[in-house]
Amino acid sequence: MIAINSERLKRSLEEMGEIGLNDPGAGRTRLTLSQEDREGRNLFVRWLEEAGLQVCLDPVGNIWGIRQGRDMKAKPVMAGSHLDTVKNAGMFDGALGVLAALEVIRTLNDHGIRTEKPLAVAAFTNEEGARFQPDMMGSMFAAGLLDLERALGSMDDDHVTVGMALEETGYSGNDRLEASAYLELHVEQGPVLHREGMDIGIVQGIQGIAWWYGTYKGEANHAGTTPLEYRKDSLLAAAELCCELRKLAEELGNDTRSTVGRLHPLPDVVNVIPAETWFTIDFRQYDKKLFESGKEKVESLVAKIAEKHGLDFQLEQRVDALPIRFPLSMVHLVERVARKSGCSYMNLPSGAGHDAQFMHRLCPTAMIFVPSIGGRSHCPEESTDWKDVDRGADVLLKSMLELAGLVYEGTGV
Ligand code: HGY
Ligand code: MN
Ligand code: MN
Repeated sequence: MIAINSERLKRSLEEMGEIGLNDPGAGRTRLTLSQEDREGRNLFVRWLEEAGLQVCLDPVGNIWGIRQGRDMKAKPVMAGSHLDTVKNAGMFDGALGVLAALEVIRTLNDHGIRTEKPLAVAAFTNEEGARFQPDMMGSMFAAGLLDLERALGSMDDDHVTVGMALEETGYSGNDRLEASAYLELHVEQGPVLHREGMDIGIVQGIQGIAWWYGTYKGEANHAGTTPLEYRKDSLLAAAELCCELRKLAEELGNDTRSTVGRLHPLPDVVNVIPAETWFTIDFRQYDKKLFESGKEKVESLVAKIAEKHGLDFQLEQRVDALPIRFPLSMVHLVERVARKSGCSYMNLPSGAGHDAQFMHRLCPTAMIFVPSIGGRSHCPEESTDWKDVDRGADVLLKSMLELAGLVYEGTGV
């Protein structure tokens, strides 16, 4: 049976991982449609062309390459993920899924193997949502769940829109993404597989994700002359919100997770009571009912704390991705491949959002996890053992071949 070229995959991941590198040991940053992201996209497109693929681009900048199969009319079996990163990111989040899928194509090319259905390798725009929201923007648009105007109008902290950034980077096209099935290889980004000593994670589903951007509006005043009872302190309210959100997650239980990742008091001066404080809320829950009720509780908590401190507030929900479960037919396919490949494996849900969360709405979808050492991710310490990378790519190769139907094994080169 053919196998991926481990060395070539490692080199590709390392080369992509160099793009956007910060200070030594501080990871890399390729925020969506930034110059660094553009560099990563350029490298990916060059690799797609070198692999002889037809390169496609859609109106939100999703990039995918198609390798024809014998059945030219069939929709491709697609595999991919994302190349954009959070700040100070690890090398594997997203890039592993894109470049392992590319390695599958390169391996089939090496062996002159033709498949029945076409194959495709995709890199979706703005999976992370670190610069523009919603996150998973590209796959949401590809699945027909995000209208183009809302996507193009999304604005970053510097009032640059996605439309402007696409213009600037030249990554906007008119192709329409189609797939008969979608597979995504990804690092787990959590502690389970590594703790359990498992090679492969077969992902049952992905938890719901809700994001809000909010602002508490109080009154700037002098830190020395203003008695406590006269204050309208927006940062104090936001700090209380952080603690209360953590308590809410604990009370809801069932592994609910809430995070305030961004908190900005203004004018941000040591001796001025902050006039306003803006913040973000990230709320996650795998159970649909708890997800819905939890979101309501988050919103009433924000209002209750505003009232207590005599503040006005604004709260804008920017992400509302429902929890999903992958079709058992796809989960069982990946299980079969992992078992036949002699891998140890276990089923688990995904704590992180992925493009598969929306590709699932377009076609039968499955995810393959490999262990994250120490469960670390979204940080420079993110790491995965190279033998786990190889195992994951090998399971991806065989799963794609099973879905695309192997026509014949070529003579090989
Ligand atoms: O936020 C997430 O779960 C993903 O990394 N975008
Ligand atoms: Mn990711
Ligand atoms: Mn991520």
